[in-house]
Parts: sequence; structure tokens; C-alpha cells
Amino acid sequence: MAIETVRTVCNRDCPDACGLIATVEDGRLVSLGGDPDHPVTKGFLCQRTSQYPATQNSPDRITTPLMRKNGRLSPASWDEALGLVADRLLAIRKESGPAAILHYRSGGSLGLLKSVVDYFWELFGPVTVKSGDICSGAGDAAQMTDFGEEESHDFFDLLNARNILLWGKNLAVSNVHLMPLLQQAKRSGARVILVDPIRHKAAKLADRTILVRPGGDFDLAMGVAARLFETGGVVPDAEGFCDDFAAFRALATARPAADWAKAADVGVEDVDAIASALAERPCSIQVGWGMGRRMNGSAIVRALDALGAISGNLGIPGGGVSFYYKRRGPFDTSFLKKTPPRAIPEPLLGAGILAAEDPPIRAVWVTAGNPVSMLPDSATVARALETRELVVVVDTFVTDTARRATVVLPTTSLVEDDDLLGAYGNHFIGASVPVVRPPAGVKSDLEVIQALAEEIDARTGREEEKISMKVRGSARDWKERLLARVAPLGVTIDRLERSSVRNPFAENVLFGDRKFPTASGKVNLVHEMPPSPPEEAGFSLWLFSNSTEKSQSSQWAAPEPEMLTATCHPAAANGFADGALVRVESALGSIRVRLKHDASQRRDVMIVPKGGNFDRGNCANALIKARTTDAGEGAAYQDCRVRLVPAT
Ligand SMILES: Nc1nc2c(c(=O)[nH]1)N[C@H]1C(S)=C(S)[C@@H](COP(=O)(O)OP(=O)(O)OC[C@H]3O[C@@H](n4cnc5c(=O)[nH]c(N)nc54)[C@H](O)[C@@H]3O)O[C@H]1N2
Ligand SMILES: Nc1nc2c(c(=O)[nH]1)N[C@H]1C(S)=C(S)[C@@H](COP(=O)(O)OP(=O)(O)OC[C@H]3O[C@@H](n4cnc5c(=O)[nH]c(N)nc54)[C@H](O)[C@@H]3O)O[C@H]1N2
Ligand code: SF4
Ligand SMILES: [Mo]
Repeated sequence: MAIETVRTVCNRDCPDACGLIATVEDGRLVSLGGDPDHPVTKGFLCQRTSQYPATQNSPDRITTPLMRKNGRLSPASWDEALGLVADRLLAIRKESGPAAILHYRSGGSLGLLKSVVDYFWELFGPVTVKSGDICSGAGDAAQMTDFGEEESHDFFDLLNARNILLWGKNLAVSNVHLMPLLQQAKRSGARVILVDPIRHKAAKLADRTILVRPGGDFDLAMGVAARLFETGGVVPDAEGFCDDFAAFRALATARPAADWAKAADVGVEDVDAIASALAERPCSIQVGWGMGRRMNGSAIVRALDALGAISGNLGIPGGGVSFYYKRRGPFDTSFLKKTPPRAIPEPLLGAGILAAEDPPIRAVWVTAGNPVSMLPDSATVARALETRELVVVVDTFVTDTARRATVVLPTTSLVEDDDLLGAYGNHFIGASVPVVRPPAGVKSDLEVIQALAEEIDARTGREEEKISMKVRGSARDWKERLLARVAPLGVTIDRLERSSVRNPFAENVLFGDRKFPTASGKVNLVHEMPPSPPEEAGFSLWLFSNSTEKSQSSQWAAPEPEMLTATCHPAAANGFADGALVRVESALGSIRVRLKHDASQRRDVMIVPKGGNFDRGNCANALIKARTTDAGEGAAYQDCRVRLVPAT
């Protein structure tokens, strides 16, 4: 029996980008562990990836193209599948122009080589793409507006913090490698405050947990600002490096801190605790993703940026308002040049496809995404796909989205990946390498578009425009191209294949000179109240579709649950017992769930897993309206109101 261990890097949509140690027996993956030498991974993995061998070896994996024949998806050869796709794409482009084709790419793998797929669609089109970002659009827009730049302090700079605000961050589940660092910071005396409407596992690390009203963070932040102004916690030179300082002060001090606290449904002592934490510099604000996914989400993140600025926590070790690490920053994707002819806001994708005119969207190509499960208003996304002439889905399994496809193309998995990765929760970059050989008949996304380019070129026959020439090259060739900027600094493929390396361009502390790449060179302070989401009479609970240990978005660690569990305070359970079978209903739809009581939660929240399976009736997005955030075209997933009704 041949047993070997191989190192690779996790390509999942996760802040951590772990180093993985795979154990392979006779070409079969038997276990995955964490790289002990990766400074962030520290030798352990999350639950979902530790359990990945069952997914990798699952009999449900697709290993041959599937084509819709007589209404059913049936096995086909690559020649047949790509031949049909090439014929239809060329006909659609000729009749309606490339804008009639939509390329939708999401986060199934965050590998940088996926940008070669984007390149293919630029060359064939450019075609229609998505705009905004369901995941982080609101927060991205906030930080770009306020600071003119979106980056974070070094991961380990947290150890310099005296106080740490974990603001809407479910880190024990979604950013697990931050947990040991926080524990270390606590051992050296840092105090931790957690602000979240949900009492989640990380609360055990916090010195104070503030269960803010869902979406009440803007009010809370203004209360904190009011207190900082009152108590001299605002640094004297703040006006010098912040624009709209007077308007911000007027907004924050228009109400006493106690009024803001009431609006946020927290105690005034909570406001005081945050104000003191900020004033006792350095204080690091760690911004999570949840509260940005609201109709006032960008304003909330802007309010946190403002708190960091006025309290003098920008530009100092242990401070900063850290949201995102530039995971693509070190890589050279300058081959992407063209502007798309049209973009559909990602949160509104279903309705956007249905409404598109001049030209209509006739074909959709999906790379590394499961939009039917994961975009809001799943039913509309499903209908939008079901009514297209051509839908091609490249995936490893038949998902909710693949079930609506004309053609499904089988692709490589997490442990067959051959790519470059950056992390969005630390500054390390790495290279994935195939630790097992993909099953015969499976192609990487790169190989898929290369094969399609050949089919297209064979049909167009125009020498000077041969797409296949432009996208050709092995994964290694493309890695080299993407590393062009960092290779002279010693960050080469060979080095990355041995160990992850810190992004050589990343600074430890941002804005040390208090200069900001905004138009004025100063921080832009938010200074207007954002609108509140509309009330929905009869729906008294806020739906939280939060990450769970057991899934990566719609990709469940085997076995996938038969039914979702919904958690709420016993007093919010509408008389239903713990363990009862009930329906969670919104204005848009309902799902059957197993109810779980949790007396430690607020009485106005209902928690379900973020991932789902729409066709099995297990999907939060069947309930969630498709609405955008106040900026950045994020999805307002968290502004969903629900109630509990009998299961029927
Ligand atoms: N296990 C697991 N890990 C994952 C993922 C997964 O599906 N499963 N997904 C990955 C992805 S795609 C991403 S983007 C990242 C981020 O992962 P996400 O889970 O998307 O984001 P978090 O910021 O960790 O968690 C959201 C937090 O925001 C809180 N929240 C919601 N509304 C409000 C509010 O109004 N105010 C405040 N203060 N808090 C609020 C929620 O209660 C929750 O604790 O993690 C990745 N990690
Ligand atoms: N209700 C609710 N919905 C949410 C969220 C929420 O908090 N609440 N969070 C949102 C967030 S933060 C995100 S990022 C999105 C995530 O949404 P998606 O990115 O659509 O999430 P996944 O379910 O991970 O789907 C990715 C698909 O890619 C496939 N895949 C894996 N590797 C590869 C590969 O190398 N190539 C190809 N072609 N396919 C591959 C997987 O099998 C999977 O089917 O979901 C969003 N949806
Ligand atoms: S999903 Fe995240 S925490 Fe889990 S192994 Fe991958 S990078 Fe690490
Ligand atoms: Mo995400």
C-alpha cells in the first residue's frame, strides 16, 4: 500500500486560506489536516474541511459531462457537450451580440486562475457579468469611500491591541484561525467586546457580549461617538485628518448617548464600555460580514470606520478597522482589460436576467457558483435559469443550479486544484497542487475553457482572432504569469508550493502617516442617518442565515441534513415546543424546519444555516427578498422578517 502526504492550500471561500496536509493512500484521499508550519493554520482545520474526504470520495461526484436530453440530464462525451455549447454560443452571439450571454462566477474556489475563465469571456465577448458583491459589497464600498483603500492591519498586529471589538463576526464558525490568536491576545491582557444580535460560540471569549438590535449598529455607533465627544475620547487632531467632521459631530451629538442606546436596544453601560475601549488605545475594530448585508449595511460599516478614526485608532499598531485583506493584491491579472457591455447587480440576478432587454440574456455560464441556493429569492433565480435557451454549469456535483442546466461540465475538486490563493483574513498567499489525480473525464475550469476555445476557433476559422492561442498554457504557466510582480521579490511557484508566504506588498499597520488615498487625502466621515428597512406587519422575527460548521455555503459536509434546524428564544417560538416540526414563513415563502429553543438569544431573532438545498425545501434563500444594500450592491440577506407557523 502506498501512503504519502502532500501539502496543498485550501481554495474555499474562507478568510483563512489554510495550508492543508493531505494523506493519500493508493491515490485515494484518506484524511486532511492542517499544516503545522503555516503561522495562521497552526496545524488544525475547520470541521467542514476535516470532513472533506467523504465528499471527495462520494459516489455522487460527476465525472462525465451531462446534457439535457428529453428533459433529463444524461451522460454525454466532452465532444458532444462542448460541440453543442460552441454552436449555440456562436449562434447567440451572431444573432444578439455577446451581451446576450451572462458569465456568472462565484466563490466555489477562490483560485486566481479562475480569472483566466473571465479572460476567455472577455475574448469571446465581452459578455454580460454581475456587478456588486453579495458577500462583501456593502463593506467594500464603505471602506473605499472612507479610506480610499481596503486593507487590514497584519493578522498578528492584533497582539498589539489593548482592546478588541469583534463587531458582527461569527469567528468561531467562519474564521476559526482567528480564535487562537484572540486567546493569545487575551492571555496578554487584551479585553474583548463582541457586538452581535446573536449569542454565538465566540461569546465565551468575550469579556462583554452586546446583543444589539438587528441592524441597530448605526445607532449604537452614534451613541459611542456621542460619548467619545462628551468624555474627551476624540483625538484633538481628528478634524485635521477627517472630512465632514462637524457634520459627523452634529449627527452623533444630536441625541444623548442614552437615546442612541435605546434605539440600539442595548444598555447605556454597553455604549460606555465600547467608548472606553476605543479611548484606551490601541483598540482594534474587527469588522464581520453580517451587518453589512442589510439595507443600511454600508452605513453601519462607515460608522465603525468613523469610530476608529475619531478615537485615534487609525495608523497605530494594535488599532485599525480591519475588514478585508487584499487577497488578489500581489497577483498580476493585468491581462484582463475589457469593460463588460452590461452588468446585472448580483443580488438581483434572477429578476435581472428575466428583465434584461436589448438584448435579452439568452445563455448563462456558471463558474464555481450555486446561485439558485445562495442568491436571495431562490425561486426567481431558478425560474430565470429554467427559461434560458442555454445554461452551462461547471461543477463537481449536481447542485440546485446544475439541475436547471442544459449542460453540466464536471470539474476538479478542492484536492485536485492547481492554483494560486490569497487569503481575505490574513496576508498569506499560497499555491494549491493536485494531491490526487482527478477522475478520468474531469477537467479543471482552465482546461474546460481551453477545450471550448478550440471548439469555437474550429468553427470560426479566423486566424487572427484565435481565442485558444490566448488562453492556452498549463496551470503552471498561468501561475508564473500571475506571479510576475512578486517573483522578483522571491515569491516563486517553487517557494509557494513548499509553504505559504506573506504578501510582500502588505504593510503591518495602515495609514501610519494619517494620509488617506481619498480625493481630499482625509477620511470621509459618514454624516447622514441611513434609512431603516420597512416594517413587515405580522412578521415579528428577524431571520439570521448564518454560517454553520457543517457547511461551506451550499456545500455540506456529508451527510447533508435531512432538514434544517431553526433556533430561537422559547418566548419567540409562538407556542411551539423544542424539537417541534414547524414552518418558518416570510412574505416570500416558507420552509419546514426542526425547532430548537435557546433561551440565551434575543426574543426577536430566528437562526437558520446560511447554506441550503432549494429543491429539498431546505434553503433560507427561499424566504429572502432580493434587495440591495445602501451601497456596493451587496445583498440585504439579513433584512428578512419571518414568523413561525404550523408545519402542515
Ligand atoms: N463554516 C463556514 N465558514 C465560512 C462560511 C460558511 O458558509 N461556513 N462562509 C465563508 C464566507 S462566504 C464568508 S463571506 C466568510 C464570512 O462569513 P459569514 O458567516 O458570512 O460572516 P460572519 O461575519 O462570520 O458572520 C456574520 C455575523 O454577523 C452577525 N450579524 C448579522 N446581522 C447583524 C447586525 O445587524 N449587527 C451585528 N453586529 N451583527 C450582525 C451574524 O449574527 C453573524 O454572527 O466566512 C466564510 N466562512
Ligand atoms: N441566506 C444567505 N445566503 C447567502 C449568504 C448568507 O449569509 N445568507 N452568504 C452569501 C455569501 S457570503 C456567499 S460568498 C455566497 C456563496 O455562494 P456560492 O459561491 O454560490 O457558494 P457555494 O455553495 O460554495 O457554491 C459554489 C459551487 O462551486 C462548486 N465548486 C467548488 N470548486 C469548484 C471549482 O474549482 N470550479 C467550479 N467550476 N466549481 C467549483 C461547488 O461544488 C459549489 O456547488 O452565498 C451567499 N448566500
Ligand atoms: S475552509 Fe477555511 S478554515 Fe477550513 S480549511 Fe479551508 S481555509 Fe481553513
Ligand atoms: Mo462570502
